[in-house]
Amino acid sequence: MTMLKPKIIERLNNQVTSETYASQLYLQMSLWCEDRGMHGAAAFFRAHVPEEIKHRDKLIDYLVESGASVEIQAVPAPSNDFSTLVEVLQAAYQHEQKVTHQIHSLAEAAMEEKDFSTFNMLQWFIAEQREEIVLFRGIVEHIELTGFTGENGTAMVQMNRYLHRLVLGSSHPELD
Ligand code: OFO
Repeated sequence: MTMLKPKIIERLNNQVTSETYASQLYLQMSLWCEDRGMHGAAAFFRAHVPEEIKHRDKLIDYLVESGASVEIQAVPAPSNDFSTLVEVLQAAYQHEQKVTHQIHSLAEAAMEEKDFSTFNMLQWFIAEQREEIVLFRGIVEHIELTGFTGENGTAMVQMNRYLHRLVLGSSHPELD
């Protein structure tokens, strides 16, 4: 018997699908980059896939621990229709903004239902989304700062290095 309200269970189940979609999206973005020889960018996106799986599993574990059912839903195919690396990176940033909105809306629903346990669990996601936004906004700002257009050449090589340094955990990838 679960203490969670059906509405909250449904929203959390939907978020499981959303996090799975994010893992598929970043895997597809990584493979898009591999196809074009952008190995630094590919490594960056590939490293982000387990992050999203972690988000998915955290929600699943919470539902299971709360005695609620998890119903795995169909996941839409991720978009692969990009012309440049700039478009891919901007799409990733937009996706993180969308997920942040979803998490905030979930927290709002939990608060409205006086579901303090779910609200408390979601604090981790709120902090995590803040980090995701800082990371992806930093990349988009770097594109703007450098005037990178996505064309092949020296700027592309530098962008690949920059993204690869992010995988290695550099907090100032533009300076290393
Ligand atoms: Fe990238 O944060 Fe989950 O979806």
